[in-house]
Amino acid sequence: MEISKDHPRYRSLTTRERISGLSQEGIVAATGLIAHGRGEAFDYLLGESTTPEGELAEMVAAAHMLEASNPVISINGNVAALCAEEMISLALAVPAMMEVNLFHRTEERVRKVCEHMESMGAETVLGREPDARLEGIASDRALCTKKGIFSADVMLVPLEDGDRAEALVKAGKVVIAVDLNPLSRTSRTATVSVVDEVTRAIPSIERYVRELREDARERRRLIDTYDNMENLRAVARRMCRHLVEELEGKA
Ligand code: PTJ
Repeated sequence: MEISKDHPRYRSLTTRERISGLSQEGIVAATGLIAHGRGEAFDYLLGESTTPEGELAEMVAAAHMLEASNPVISINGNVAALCAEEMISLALAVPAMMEVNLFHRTEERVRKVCEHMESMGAETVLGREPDARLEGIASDRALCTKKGIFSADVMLVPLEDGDRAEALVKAGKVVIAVDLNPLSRTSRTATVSVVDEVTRAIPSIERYVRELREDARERRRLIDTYDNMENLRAVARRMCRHLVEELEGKA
């Protein structure tokens, strides 16, 4: 479909076209389109921009990733479709491993998502040959690699489902979620919940990775003083305020 650049929602419409196309190729799950729509609705409530709470969580996320011994970024269909290049760039900057782990897992989809990441420039993408299982997950989603997710101490899990986020936290890992819904089980379970749109959040985390690389003291301060629940409450209050003020013409 041809979308005019003058359309006020050009970016949103072209993104929809892209993920819809990648869903036909089997990279994005059919329910990934539903998840995207839910994300868009929450992004409206945020004013479609990064909030101070999102920015703080992004800073803390960068600090954790730099402090980690084995940081791993989990890639699913939506993430591969929305921000493959940004993820590859972040993984190089930290540096961190990337592993494909899918909610709607089939061997074919794992292969397709890996190939998509590689076609966008990724050199190493784990996930095709799982050799370990995460405890606390009954489905095949538990399948992972020893080198990657299994031994990760810090995990970045964008657009995640609550079950695995819980299992990762129970396994003692620091879990960084990127989820526009502050009420989701993932957001409430994660160690750091970045309530921001993933294509804004990932470059911002990378910026803070670069800023904090030489500043171990600031990384420790951020990690030690951050209160995830308080940050989630603050972003939820901001969403409510924005909704009312927008309609009253004050936003
Ligand atoms: O590729 P698969 O098989 O691993 O499946 C991926 C999806 C996303 C379909 C799967 O993980 C899923 O069903 O996720 P949920 O439970 O729908 O949760 C996704 C969360 O991501 C929701 O809370 C959305 O609000 C949020 N979300 C959607 N789009 C974005 C987003 N958060 C940040 N940025 C977005 N662009």
